[in-house]
Amino acid sequence: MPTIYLLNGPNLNLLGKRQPEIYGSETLEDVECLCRDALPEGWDLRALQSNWEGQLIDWTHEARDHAAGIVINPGAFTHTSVAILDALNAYEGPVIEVHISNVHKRESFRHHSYVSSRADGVIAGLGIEGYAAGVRRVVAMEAKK
Ligand code: CA2
Repeated sequence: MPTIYLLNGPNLNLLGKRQPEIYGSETLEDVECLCRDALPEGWDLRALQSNWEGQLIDWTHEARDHAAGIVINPGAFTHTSVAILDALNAYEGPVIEVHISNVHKRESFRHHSYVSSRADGVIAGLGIEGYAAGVRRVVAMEAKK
C-alpha cells in the first residue's frame, strides 16, 4: 500500500497548546486526521514528530524504501539544517515542505529554507490545511508517474 510519510520537527508537538495566534488552535492529532481524510482509498499515512534532528534524518532514510512521498514541516530545522537537506536529497520520491505560518511575513531568519532547494512544492501560511494540500499533491504526483 503506498504510504506518505508525514514528518514534523521540533516543538510541533505543542501545536494547539501554545501560541494559537501564530499556529492556530488545532493539535498535531488534528493534523494527522486532516491528512488521513485527504488520502484516497488504498493509501496510508505514517505520521511522525520529533524534537531531534537525527531522528528526522533516520525517518527520512527509512522513507527511501517505504514512502511514496514525504510531507515535511521541519520546524526551526528548516532554517538551519543542511543535514536534513542531505537526507532529503538521498530520497527519490516527491517531497512537499509545509509551514503553518507564512514564514515570509515573519522574522528575516525564517525567510531562508535549506529544505526548499529539494522540495517539489512549498506551502506556507495556509494553517494546518497546508498539510492536507501537501498530501493531495503527493498523490497527484504519484498518479502522473
Ligand atoms: O510555520 C511553521 O510551520 C514553522 O515551520 C514552525 C516552526 C518555526 O520555527 C518555523 O519558522 C515555521 C516552529 C514550530 C513551533 O511550533 C509550536 C507550536 C505551538 C506552540 C509553540 C511552538
